[in-house]
Amino acid sequence: MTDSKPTLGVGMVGYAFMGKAHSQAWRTVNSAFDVPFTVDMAAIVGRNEENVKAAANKFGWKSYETDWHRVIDRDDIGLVDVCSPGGNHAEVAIAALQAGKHVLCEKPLANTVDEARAMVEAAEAAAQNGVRAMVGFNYRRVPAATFARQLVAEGKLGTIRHIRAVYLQDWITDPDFPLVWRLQKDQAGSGALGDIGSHIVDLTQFITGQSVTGVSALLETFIKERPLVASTEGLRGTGSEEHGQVTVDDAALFTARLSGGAIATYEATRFATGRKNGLRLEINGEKGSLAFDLERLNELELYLAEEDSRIQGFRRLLITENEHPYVGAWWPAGHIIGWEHTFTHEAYDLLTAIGDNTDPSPTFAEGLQVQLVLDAVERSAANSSGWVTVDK
Ligand code: SOE
Repeated sequence: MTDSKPTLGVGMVGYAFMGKAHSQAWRTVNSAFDVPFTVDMAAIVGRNEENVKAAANKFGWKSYETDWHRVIDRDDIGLVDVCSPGGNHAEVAIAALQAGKHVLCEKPLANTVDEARAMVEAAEAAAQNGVRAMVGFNYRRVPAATFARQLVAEGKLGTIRHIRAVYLQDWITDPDFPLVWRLQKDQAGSGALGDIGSHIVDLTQFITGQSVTGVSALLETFIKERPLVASTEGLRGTGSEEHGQVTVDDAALFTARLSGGAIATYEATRFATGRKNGLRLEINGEKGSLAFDLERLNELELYLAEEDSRIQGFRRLLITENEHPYVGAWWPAGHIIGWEHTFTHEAYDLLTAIGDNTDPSPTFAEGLQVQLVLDAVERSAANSSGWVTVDK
């Protein structure tokens, strides 16, 4: 069947865990959503030829490259999806934007504030020519999270007082777990702080419409040395005999003030034994509260203070109605969706923004703002938890 939509060739840099998740999104976005382009999964990039070739076949890419510069040079590629470790986000994204290619960049935007500022500059220059850039904070695209934002914006909770956010994982509790790239500062920027703390900073700011203005923080690295990597697959890995230094935090804890007067606590750790991917939030306002747990992502808990006290309590809303954000594209009411759908929603929002010639959210400027919060957390922790105002 012929399709009158223009084709948009995608080149994706990286083929590991996030590469797999993003591949799934590019494969499904056209069948689930009405987007202004037909996605062509043109090329996947990785340095190891044998592995990237296998990934191309497995994930449905038409070709593979072993040098990311090739996707910048290729005319059949109009969008570059950066799924590689943070250490080369800035270089790849800036080159792509300067070559007139739209960019989707995994979170956190960069490893440093300086890199993030350079990326914002490149994105703003490219936007003059209709070229768009977005950061991959995928949890905004959980239907329950988008719906929570709508409820807050409608005033259902009134003035927001408290935000409590945790992101709990346990995949590196074993001291023999190897020194993968996520545990190396030059590749990841920071540890639990940037990898998963950035998600809860972005998500709470997105839901409440407030931004973090200052923090007092603690960072800890429990295991300071680990075996060097022998092999990895997804988040798993095996170690060798040799050891190296862990150069990032294992856990981050901070209190914060937000622009609308709310106060918050944030905790991000990979040492919460038994917690696999526990992103949980509770937001308390003068008129009600919301609670969300990623491990039950089709649900949202809502408490409304104005309700009859005899039947009051947290209600468990099932966010699977056609009227809920994104959900109508998938299955009939009550037919739940999963973690991977958030990446399809991300692709949908980006393609829609490109088609409408508008900025997709989160923009690189929003990614920089999260980076500034991470930077403030690191400065506060280095200064015995002293209060640090987030830079502009
Ligand atoms: C590992 O901690 C990780 O894969 C993060 O990098 C992702 O952003 C998060 O969604 C799941 O956990």
